[in-house]
Amino acid sequence: MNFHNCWLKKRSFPYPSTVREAAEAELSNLGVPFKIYINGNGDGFTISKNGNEYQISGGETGALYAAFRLGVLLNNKTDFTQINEAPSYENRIINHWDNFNGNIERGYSGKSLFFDDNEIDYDENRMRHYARMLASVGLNAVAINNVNVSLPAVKLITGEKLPRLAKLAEIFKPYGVRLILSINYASPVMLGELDTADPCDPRVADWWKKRFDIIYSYIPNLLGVLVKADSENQPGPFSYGRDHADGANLFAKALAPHGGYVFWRCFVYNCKQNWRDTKTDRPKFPYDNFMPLDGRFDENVVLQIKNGPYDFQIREPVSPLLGAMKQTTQAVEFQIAQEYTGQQIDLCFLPTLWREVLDTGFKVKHIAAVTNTGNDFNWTGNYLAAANLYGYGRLAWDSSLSPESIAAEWCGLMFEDADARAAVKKMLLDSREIYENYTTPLGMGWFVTPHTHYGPDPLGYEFSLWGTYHRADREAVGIDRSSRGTGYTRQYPPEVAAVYDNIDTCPEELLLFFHRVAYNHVLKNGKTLIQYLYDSHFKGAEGAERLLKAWEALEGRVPGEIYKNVLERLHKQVKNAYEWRDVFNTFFYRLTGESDGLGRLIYK
Ligand code: GCV
Repeated sequence: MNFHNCWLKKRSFPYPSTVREAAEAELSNLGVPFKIYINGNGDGFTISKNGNEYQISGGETGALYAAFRLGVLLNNKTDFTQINEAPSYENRIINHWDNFNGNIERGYSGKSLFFDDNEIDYDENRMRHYARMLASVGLNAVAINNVNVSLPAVKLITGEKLPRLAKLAEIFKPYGVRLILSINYASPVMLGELDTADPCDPRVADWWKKRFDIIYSYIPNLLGVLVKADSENQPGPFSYGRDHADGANLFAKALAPHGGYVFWRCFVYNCKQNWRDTKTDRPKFPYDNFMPLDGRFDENVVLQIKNGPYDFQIREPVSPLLGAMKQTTQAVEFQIAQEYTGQQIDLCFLPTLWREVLDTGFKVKHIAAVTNTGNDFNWTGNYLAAANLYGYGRLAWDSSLSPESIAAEWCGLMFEDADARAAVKKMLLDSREIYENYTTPLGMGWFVTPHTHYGPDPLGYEFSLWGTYHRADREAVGIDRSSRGTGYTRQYPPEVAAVYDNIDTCPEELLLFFHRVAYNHVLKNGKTLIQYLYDSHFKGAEGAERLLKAWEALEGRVPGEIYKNVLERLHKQVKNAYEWRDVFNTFFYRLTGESDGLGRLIYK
């Protein structure tokens, strides 16, 4: 199949057989004189310019990353004499939520790159390009299957499937990319080999030890496994009266002889909540479940924690668990796939959001994100959604980068025309705020259509089991999560909790996450809450129209295929923004009876 290569210029292979060969091939491809000095094994590198010659030093993977970096610097005509770089995170991971039948959970860019019809089925040539593309932004690990692992995907770790996985690992290897497998916690039971998955039963420990011996005999450089346990109906240690340290350490011990990690997800909450119960508060679960276990996890356990305490909403506070467990290794988990942020139809440049999360200053060793790639010819469905994958890779490499510099760099690689570069950069940088404005501003969250998570449905999740409520009534909206309310704020250090606790000091963009606020409450700009909500939705819809206009002005300045692809989606985005504006405003008008202060149309 022919495909477009996002930001990366295609090159023809002889496919490299080692990382060093890959680095040399990439450097030769740039058409400039170079020398490579390999020292050590690290991912960091130095590029020095000596006359016309570029001297690269670093470990083998470092040289590879240097080659790609130099490509960007040359493309963007950046002047430099020496550049030293080292990654911010040891493992820079993407997670595919690909099912064995070829569908992708929360996938918006076609079918799986790895599976079809309940078989491992990949296009080897495309996999080579994928490995190269990931390495070009410094990504070094890929979990290829969904964290929800059911039969027959449970069989992925059996001798029947491992040879094909081993081949994939070999394809990824020259680009420094390592495989991770998502596994079902209760595999020994699911595969019919044991009648228990109790982490404290020696038979279970023995089963996993032998299983990993087999897996590593096929894939010696497997980075490890990813486990979603006791979460959204997946099995876990709770079924056996054990806790998550018992569960994670079971895998850690079996992986340790092979140098593997267990990435253990902290997305653990009660998904059978009763909406009548206003005391139970879903965002409290990850911290409540894991914080007391600090100090009990083996060294090769990595707790993988979503960036917010809820679930990838357009705005949430940073998870209080991140950085709080001083004796536990952690990874932050982002979502590049735009499940709640426009599904790769609406433009929403996520590095803006991730920047804010990273700016809160927590320290973790690894970083992971749910990817937005599939087998669409351009990998991400919407061409502009590739900026999110690129941006994730760049932030995973250098967590200090600004959204502005990432957007500029990506536009520089994607477009020749200077006006197009500037215009798309602006579109990207404006897009998160626009999306937030016409969907759920002020940290309100959860107003989406159940299951699909695209488009508004005010009461869709309001009376559900999922713990996802805004609790709007005639007087007020939002949840009091202060220490006087559900007590969620107590999970932060006292000085942070104090800021969130007080409605006057709570950052306004998170107001409805932390507080239950009356519609006549006056905000910092002097407007009442209800007026702010109306304004935000009119403004957001206008913003979506502006994005469309900005793109229309680029006809003839960007390649026709890209123009058409994005145009189609921007038209849909405008429609979606109108729907959100009208449904949202009408819902609150009907509740409150408050008209818009500016007399704009709100349907009755
Ligand atoms: C893979 C959300 C999504 C689910 C996803 C889950 C998770 O709830 O809607 O599709 O499941 O997060 O992160 O495990």
